[in-house]
Amino acid sequence: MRSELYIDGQWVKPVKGGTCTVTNPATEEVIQTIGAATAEDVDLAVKAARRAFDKDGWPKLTGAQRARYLRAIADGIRARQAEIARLEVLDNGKPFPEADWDVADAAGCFDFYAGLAEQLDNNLEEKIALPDQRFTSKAVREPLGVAGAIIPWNYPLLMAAWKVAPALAAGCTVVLKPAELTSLTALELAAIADEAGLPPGVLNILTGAGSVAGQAIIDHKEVDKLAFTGSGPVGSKIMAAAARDIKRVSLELGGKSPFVVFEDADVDAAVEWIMFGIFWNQGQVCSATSRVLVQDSIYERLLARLVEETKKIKIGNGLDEGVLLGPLVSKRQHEQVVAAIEAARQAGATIACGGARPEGFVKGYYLQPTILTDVPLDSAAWVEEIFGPVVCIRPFKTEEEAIELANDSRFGLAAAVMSKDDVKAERVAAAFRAGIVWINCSQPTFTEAPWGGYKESGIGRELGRWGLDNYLETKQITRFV
Ligand code: TAP
Repeated sequence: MRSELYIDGQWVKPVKGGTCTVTNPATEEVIQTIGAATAEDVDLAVKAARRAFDKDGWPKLTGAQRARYLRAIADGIRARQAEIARLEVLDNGKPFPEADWDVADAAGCFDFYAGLAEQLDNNLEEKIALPDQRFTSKAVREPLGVAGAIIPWNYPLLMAAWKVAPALAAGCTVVLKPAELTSLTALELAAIADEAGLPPGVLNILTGAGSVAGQAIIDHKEVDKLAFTGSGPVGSKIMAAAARDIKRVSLELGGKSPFVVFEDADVDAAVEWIMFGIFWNQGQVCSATSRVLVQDSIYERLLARLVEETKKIKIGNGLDEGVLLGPLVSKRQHEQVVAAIEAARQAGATIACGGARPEGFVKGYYLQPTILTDVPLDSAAWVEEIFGPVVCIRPFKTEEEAIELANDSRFGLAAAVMSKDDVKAERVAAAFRAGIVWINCSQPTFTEAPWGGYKESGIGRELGRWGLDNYLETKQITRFV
């Protein structure tokens, strides 16, 4: 397990010597002490990233040359997949098969952007047709500089990959701060990049508190772009900092995503996708479909099946065989989710199942998967992101009502619809005001497809070719002939 900061190709202790502890959420035991970076460390990292960008030639390499580093990182992740997945479980609490999938996906993300980096060599220039024949013009795409990336604790390694892979592919250099709660696999990523021979300063990874190290990154004048995934309030701070310095910014924030199930849907399949949509990763998923709307003729039948299946979910330490639901990430997150359930109950909601710590669990931040019915539309449980294994479910009568309820949110990250009628499903998909729409499923995520939100769920798109655009500038070069 690594513990130091990775700055300019070196493992170093924080300038001020600060540390923070890492706790296993399944046991509440401290498993590691890591560096707590301050503004001084951030400055060193940004200066290294600046030098790597401005002087050492990282952006001048061809895309194909950069791709070789990205593929070496992908191979390095895969070579240690099980070990890194285990570390992710110890740090975050998620079940091992989920962590294993995340790690494989992170490697796939580096491979995918290696492919785009190679293609970039033939796509950097575009001729522009001008009405005045005395001039010729072209648009040239160039890497935009030093990217400051700040990521959350729900997908520690995968979120690092979503930021680092496109940035490096585009020719940017990076200063990344993982969440204080879950920094261990980001440090392993630094070690893998180091082993892959990535030049010093191209990737810098600093652990520490958001309010200190994170704030120093967003405030640093020599950072050109901020890429953030996390909560709305911090996203807002980041946007304010970007506004002050006119930094480029991409934000992936929270959601309260709807899942509309029509009466012609297969009830068993719907129950399976609803559970996947809200209980995967303990519901700590920005795109979790946490508001389920079910057509009234099948509502009672579906609810009964959902409760029955939810009660069967095996809760436990993510390293134990067959566990489907691990602990929440931290004591604070556990307390917040429990408080949200209690507030829902006081607002008039019914707890159809769950709502409490599972029996027999003395240690660990465990919570039963929870289904809430009769949730008032103006209550926090219906309106606010809970970020835990808590789903609100309610009936609807008509397609129009379902669409209205689905879109009645200040968020617009994801939405799902289930129906055997393809025309209806496509119609509803088109009506959703959300950046990610699933038909007859919920949550499948592909590196190739754009990811991001409408409304308060964010700005910009990650993944796919859109993810690369986040790290490129466009320059016009016009010649008088
Ligand atoms: P945030 O506070 O938003 O944390 C996300 C990242 O931002 C972390 O790396 C955090 O560092 C950093 N950060 C915090 N304050 C900062 C600042 N002033 N300047 C720069 N960076 C800063 O999220 P959280 O506390 O982990 O979770 C709170 C709630 O946010 C959750 O309950 C959930 O509703 C939501 N959330 C959403 C997402 C997604 S994917 N949309 C992910 C996580 C959480 P530290 O970890 O060191 O504080």
